[in-house]
Amino acid sequence: MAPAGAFRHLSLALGAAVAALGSLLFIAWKIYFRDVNDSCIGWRRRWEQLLEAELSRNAPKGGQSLSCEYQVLVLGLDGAGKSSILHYVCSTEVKKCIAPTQGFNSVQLQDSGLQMALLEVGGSQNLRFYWNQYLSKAHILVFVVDSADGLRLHTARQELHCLLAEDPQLPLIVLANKQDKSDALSVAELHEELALHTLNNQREFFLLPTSATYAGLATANSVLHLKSLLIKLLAQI
Ligand SMILES: Nc1nc2c(ncn2[C@@H]2O[C@H](COP(=O)(O)OP(=O)(O)O)[C@@H](O)[C@H]2O)c(=O)[nH]1
Ligand SMILES: [Mg+2]
Repeated sequence: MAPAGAFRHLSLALGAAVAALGSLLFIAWKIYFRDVNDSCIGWRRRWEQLLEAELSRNAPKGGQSLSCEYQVLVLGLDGAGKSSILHYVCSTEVKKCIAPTQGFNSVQLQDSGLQMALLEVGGSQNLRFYWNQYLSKAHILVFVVDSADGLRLHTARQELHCLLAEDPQLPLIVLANKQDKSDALSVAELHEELALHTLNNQREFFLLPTSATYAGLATANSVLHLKSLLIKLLAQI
């Protein structure tokens, strides 16, 4: 039989080892979560800096007028077709592949004596947080919906109504995009699904069917309708 003193030493040594291991685990845990938090904060700061740079680029300097008279804010969930629409608004070049927007996309359009900047802010969840910061500068809000993305219609509706609550008068154009798809909801169905009947009558509101593929005439028609509507609305301001 081992003497009682040996057991006491053994249990003391075990206790010390457990305490040391516990401290090490605690320190490792703190370091790990500090790094995770720091990288989140760092990531958010980078976005904020990017947004600020974009905002200040668009802001009037020293009382001068903007190079672009009007600003059209183009929002909608990621993948809805915002960049595709902006591409075909400005170009007739056929593009089979449009890269996902990293943050922003801005195009300028001059038509019928009007100059406008169309600013797309990315629609992924982390960027939606910034959307309403752009509302105050916008003259028109264009909200693009993927008519064939039934699973995310509810999210699109929520995001749209959050934006509308911020500014009850901003003219609104909802684009029921991807109408070329066989499973696309019709304009009437989208009107219902997006609860557009609940909009107040203080704001001008339009719902247009669009298609922004390289496939054809539907895209050209969509773009023509959108352009002429933008011009009509901006000319009234
Ligand atoms: N079938 C079809 N695909 C579209 C249409 N508009 C956009 N797309 C496709 O949808 C994907 C996302 O488009 P994109 O313009 O990047 O969406 P964004 O994230 O809202 O800017 C791309 O693969 C586009 O080619 C459309 O009207 N019809
Ligand atoms: Mg895009």
